[in-house]
Amino acid sequence: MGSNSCPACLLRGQVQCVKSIPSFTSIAPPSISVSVLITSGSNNTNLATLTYQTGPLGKYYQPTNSVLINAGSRTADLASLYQFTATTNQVKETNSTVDIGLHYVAVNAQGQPIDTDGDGIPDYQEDANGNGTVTSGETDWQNATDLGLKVIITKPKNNSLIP
Ligand SMILES: [Ca+2]
Ligand SMILES: [Ca+2]
Ligand SMILES: [Ca+2]
Repeated sequence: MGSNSCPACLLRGQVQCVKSIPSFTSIAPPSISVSVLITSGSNNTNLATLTYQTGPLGKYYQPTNSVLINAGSRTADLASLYQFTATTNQVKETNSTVDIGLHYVAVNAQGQPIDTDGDGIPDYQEDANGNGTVTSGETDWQNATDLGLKVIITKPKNNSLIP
């Protein structure tokens, strides 16, 4: 047997020579198709696409025609999002059905948080719990004369000596 005629073989457990490598049948990896459709729950939403828009405070605002607008399970005031928005038009959620997704503080044309009563304190700070109404510890975001509850000490007078 010449050196060119040695076939692929095993002799007594030892590899004598290998002239050719047996071909293996290639095995294709299993194809996996994942499709998750949420069919239960009246407020679950399946998205074919998700488009974001860049706005004054970030790049995850949603188009006003997004299927996630007004798609939540409760109203925005109950979600503490009365003073916030999910869209670049800066329309506050107020008492609408809450939008699903990231919310930003609603801002004015100058990109500043909206201050409806012009007292220098933004609405979202005056309405700290985000429900749209004046609740304990808050000032009225719609009334500049509401300074909130303050404790004023009248006696002893300022700088008086206390015996
Ligand atoms: Ca809404
Ligand atoms: Ca204010
Ligand atoms: Ca409030």
